[in-house]
Amino acid sequence: RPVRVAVLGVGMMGQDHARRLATLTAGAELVAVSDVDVVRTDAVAAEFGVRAIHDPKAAIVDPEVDALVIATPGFTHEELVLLALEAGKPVLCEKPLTTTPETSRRIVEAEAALGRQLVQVGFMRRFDAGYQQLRALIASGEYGAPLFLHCAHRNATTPPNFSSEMLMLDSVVHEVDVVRYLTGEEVVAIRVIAPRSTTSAPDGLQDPQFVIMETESGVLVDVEIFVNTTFGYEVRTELVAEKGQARIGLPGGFEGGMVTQSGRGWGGSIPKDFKERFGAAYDVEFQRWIDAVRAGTNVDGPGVWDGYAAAAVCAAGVQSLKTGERVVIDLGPRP
Ligand code: ISE
Repeated sequence: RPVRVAVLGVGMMGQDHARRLATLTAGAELVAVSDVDVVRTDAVAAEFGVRAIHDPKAAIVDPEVDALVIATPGFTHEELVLLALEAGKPVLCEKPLTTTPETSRRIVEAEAALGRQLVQVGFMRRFDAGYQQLRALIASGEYGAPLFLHCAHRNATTPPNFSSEMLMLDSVVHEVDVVRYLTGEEVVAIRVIAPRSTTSAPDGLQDPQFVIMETESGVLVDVEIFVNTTFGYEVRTELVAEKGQARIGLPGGFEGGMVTQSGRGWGGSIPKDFKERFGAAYDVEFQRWIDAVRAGTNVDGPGVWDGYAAAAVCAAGVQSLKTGERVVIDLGPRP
């Protein structure tokens, strides 16, 4: 029988996931939605013809819910994920796992104590065809050792209340995971430089930022994070290795992209947001997660250690943003 899933948090991302589960993911049945916003919960529940459970904690222990998607704001994740672990239910938790290394560490330890994996973290870029190709290329050794990764991560605009720290915690957290995924190494140091801010950013927001990370073997990574470009969504990664280079995410090079030539010139389209740019990756992520839940393995992708490592690097990044110093990261022992 299908896996009965409740989606906790039905803002933009949660609604997208609810739709995915209700219409696309084979072997899944969307049975309930939950959100602190009662009106929104009822509206989304009515749209999909499922139960509205106003208290997310009640949804977690509900006997008619087998598995959970957590898409509430990051600061709520710790409590909800720990409750799901207590209830013994599989969880796909949107990134970030939590917003501090201490809280993510508690989840790592709670899952280790349980002795089985239940939590997958929603780093969807690992399911994007481009990143998978780049990882396979690095792993093949054909180009020799990686030396640099140059990354650009651009958004059109930011939601209200997006803070300078969130460029790190909410946006660069993806690059942290990508670096770990592509190189198979931990990030050991980070430095954040604050250049001139764009006049398109809300007052007081440090946007863009420039991030430099170092991995265990000394691969150097730079990230331009710029979240108020005003016009579109772009995520690019360029690998420079000893004997070759490769780029992913160029206009026309991603899912659905098209390059045109006509009397008006040469060009292509740029996705407007991450739902468009990574739509196919989310679809694959959800299908593989549901398949894993049905198989009883529960996780097929990044887990709690990946969530913790990313949280630790991002906390160091926030510290560096404040001090301007290079910050060294110590993850401590892995259970
Ligand atoms: C958002 O939360 C995401 O996860 C997007 O992928 C990222 O591009 C954006 O900057 C974040 O705010």
